[in-house]
Amino acid sequence: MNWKAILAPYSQAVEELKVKLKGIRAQFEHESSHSPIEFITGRVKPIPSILEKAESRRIPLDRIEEELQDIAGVRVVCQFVDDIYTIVKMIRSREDLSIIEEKDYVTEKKESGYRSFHMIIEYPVETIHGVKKVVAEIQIRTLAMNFWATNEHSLNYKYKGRIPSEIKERLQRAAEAAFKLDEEMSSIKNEVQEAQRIFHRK
Ligand code: 0O2
Repeated sequence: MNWKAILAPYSQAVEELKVKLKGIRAQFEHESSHSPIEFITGRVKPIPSILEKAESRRIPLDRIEEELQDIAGVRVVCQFVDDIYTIVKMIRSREDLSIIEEKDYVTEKKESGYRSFHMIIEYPVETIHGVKKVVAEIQIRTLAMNFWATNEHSLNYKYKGRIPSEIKERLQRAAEAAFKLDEEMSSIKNEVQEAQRIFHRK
């Protein structure tokens, strides 16, 4: 398989989506209002991870592009839980992409304790052979949710998906603590934002 050629449009989609989302952040900053976006990251799933996921889900090689929805992935990290839904609404209203599916793991956390809002989108990329519609996953989460997910992801990697039950329990408790932190921060959101506006003016 010519992976370089297959993955090129995915890489293009990730770069373009990052630019566009960074544009939203810059616009908020110009208007010196609170930006719902703290930072943005993106990646194309590495080939070994694509093959591993395909194998574990028994997806044949020629079906990978149809079946794997997160080959292209962009992550939007926010300060507050409310900000997640501001971004979701903004993405829903865009005319340069279409939404295939939404998964709200913010209100309905996963069994692991994972929280995040996922939007599976179709994004048109202009190639020299014409337009290719690329499927991408946008993950939107708070800083606290991101902290938890990053650590859990590392542990999953370390234990090859079989995290010992004692650590799993600790992770569940950490997920609850992260959720409480988000709740507490939301309750003093106005105070925090006022402080940040003053800081921004200086
Ligand atoms: P990587 O290394 O981040 O690429 P589903 O069949 O819907 O349960 P699916 O189709 O994989 O699962 O979609 P889902 O649930 O939207 O998950 C896609 C990605 O979300 C994952 O990609 C992770 O990035 C993230 N994710 C989902 N669940 C968890 C979790 O419990 N913990 C952490 N840390 N991340 C999670 P990959 O391919 O698993 O990993």
